[in-house]
Amino acid sequence: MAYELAPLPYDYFALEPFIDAETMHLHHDKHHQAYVNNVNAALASYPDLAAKSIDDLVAGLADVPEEIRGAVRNNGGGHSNHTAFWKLMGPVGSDGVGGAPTGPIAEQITADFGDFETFKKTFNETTAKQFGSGWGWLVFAAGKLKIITTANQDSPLTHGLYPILGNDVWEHAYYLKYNNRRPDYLAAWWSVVNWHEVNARFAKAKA
Ligand code: MN3
Repeated sequence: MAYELAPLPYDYFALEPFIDAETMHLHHDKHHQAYVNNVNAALASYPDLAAKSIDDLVAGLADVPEEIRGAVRNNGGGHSNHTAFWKLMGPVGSDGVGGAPTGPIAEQITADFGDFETFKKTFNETTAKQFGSGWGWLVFAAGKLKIITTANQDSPLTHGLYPILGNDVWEHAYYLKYNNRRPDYLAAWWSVVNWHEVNARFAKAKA
């Protein structure tokens, strides 16, 4: 069964003014669709691998045959990362979106970073420094939250880490609206973070 691109869980304009509808159309309909098409093409002769969930495929990258490993790393990673990314955001002004974190993740952020502002600052500074294309992530390892970055479409899952929160800092995610001002995009992005989804992923990371 080939992978499929799910529709966005909200309208293309739902994240405005922080992320514009044109960026969302290009990002979801073109970029994410291309990752889906390309990972399906790479797995065309590997039905056993294609039967895995996309997250299981990426977590088991080391077991993928070498001739398609690069394609799976980039495009399977792209599919897994973006599938999480759309759900980690939500319509501006809706319950649990933007503002301060709630629930268990709020307590863990306070425990590990002191307060939300310090956490945000550390996440933004770390992610701003990712050279070229990549992602900033929040993961939970050895009982503590940790901020990491990955290059390209590399997934924390490949390193045994379940991503709780992630932001895409490929230029395709922000260039139309923010041009080269990645730090401005990073600062604005917190207004669309869906803390319900972050808490759901935090629970899974701890399980
Ligand atoms: Mn992207």
